[in-house]
Amino acid sequence: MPTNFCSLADVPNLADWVQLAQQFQQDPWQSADLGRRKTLGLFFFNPSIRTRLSTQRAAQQLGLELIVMNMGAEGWQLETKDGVVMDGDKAEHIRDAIGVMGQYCDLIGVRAFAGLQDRSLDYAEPVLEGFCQHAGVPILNLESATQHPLQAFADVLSIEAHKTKSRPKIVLTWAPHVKPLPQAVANSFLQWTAAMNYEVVVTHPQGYDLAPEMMQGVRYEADKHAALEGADFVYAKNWASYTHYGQILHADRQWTLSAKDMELTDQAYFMHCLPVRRNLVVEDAVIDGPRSLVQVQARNRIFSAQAALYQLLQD
Ligand code: SN0
Repeated sequence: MPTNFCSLADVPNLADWVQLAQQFQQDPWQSADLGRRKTLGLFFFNPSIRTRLSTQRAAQQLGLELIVMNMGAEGWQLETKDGVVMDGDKAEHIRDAIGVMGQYCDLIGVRAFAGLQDRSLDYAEPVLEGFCQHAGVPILNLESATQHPLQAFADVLSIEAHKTKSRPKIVLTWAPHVKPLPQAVANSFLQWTAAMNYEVVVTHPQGYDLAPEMMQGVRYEADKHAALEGADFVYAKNWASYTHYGQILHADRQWTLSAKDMELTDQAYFMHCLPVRRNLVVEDAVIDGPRSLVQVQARNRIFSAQAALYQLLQD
């Protein structure tokens, strides 16, 4: 089995990976020949701006060739269930397609969001796991049903560059949204920041508890204002309910992150992965303010992808 980058579990030494990414921040072209005559395929089952562009840029800085395909708009409709009679509108089974992609690429990146209908199905990561099993080449997770490790890695790099305390207080605060969104960003953010040994606090309304395995080293605080007190970094993010799987239980605008909320913090930096619904998730005054890190985070997506690709190319 090739080595993959699917979650934090694929990172044997986080401090080393952070250091590697920081080296690419300093000198992006230092390994510009590493990927020579190798091809990275990026396959998107969902929309993307940052992931697609930053991973392409990272690949270029490693000398990789690229194949990029938007599966939803350009490919055949793929069947993902095994053992079915394919007499519907799906033209090709995903197993067959993955085998083909694996022959055309030396590395594969894949994005496949949660369906948010069936929790055990989503948390078994059928599409990502299918690629890991059938592609025969290393797999890079570009946001799967339950994880977005390249985002969390970039978030850690952003915190490392701005922290003034050895153990900063990081608060993940749930925010309202009009659409049910996956837990992937929140899951990865908690796992990676806890692994960095930051003080990590999550606050959300009732019914939004995340999977217990994401909460290791993380404190839950029901009171949003108490959670924000003394925070150094505040990450706002919506996710749909995990316990009432995929449901929207609240649209309470009290959970919109406001400039007034930020006054409770220790002049915290504001973070969000983007895309963000302004004035629903966060007020303009916060995201446009001097402590907003959203563009820094987006820039660091290049270096998290570059470090992950670098490691996959070692094998
Ligand atoms: C995705 C999510 O997992 O929350 C991707 C974040 C990187 N976000 C969305 O799908 C937002 C869609 C919207 O309509 O606001």
